[in-house]
Amino acid sequence: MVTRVLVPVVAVAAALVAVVAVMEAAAAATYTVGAPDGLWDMQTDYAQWVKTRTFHPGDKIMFTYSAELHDVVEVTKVGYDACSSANNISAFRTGNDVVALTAVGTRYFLCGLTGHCDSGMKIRVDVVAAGAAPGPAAAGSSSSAAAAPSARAGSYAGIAAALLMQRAVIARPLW
Ligand SMILES: [Cu+2]
Repeated sequence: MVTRVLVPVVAVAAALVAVVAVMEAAAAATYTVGAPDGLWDMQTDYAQWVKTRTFHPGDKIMFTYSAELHDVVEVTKVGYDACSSANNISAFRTGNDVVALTAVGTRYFLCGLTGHCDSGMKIRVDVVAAGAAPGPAAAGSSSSAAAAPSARAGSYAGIAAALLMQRAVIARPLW
């Protein structure tokens, strides 16, 4: 009797968690660098552009540009600060380059053409944990990033418990 009731409840709770997980995956975004006011070019202020956005693992950034005029080089912080692509991590030059932001951390990109990085064609992207507050403060605070997922896990448990109680009430007359 107990198992007959428990199986559907567990199944429903598992399905609910799966649905929430899918919804969160769907929230992953692709950002076209510089858009909508610019693109990957010599005019856009990328420090300003990143300031109004928050990047999470699973998001992607897309560099859109003319392959004859620019390229994209992922570099270390040292390369970024010096505008040097000498020890690059990777390089792209299709004009439509999608870069996956797979993990929490900071990524650095610049245009490798002579003089372009020095003219401001460089971007620093801070990837922060989902649920962390946006902005530079979040990057420095590991405690707020760690607290958010557990709070969310708690709300899942609350929903599941509420569902369980509801099912128990509905199930009783069926016995
Ligand atoms: Cu360039």
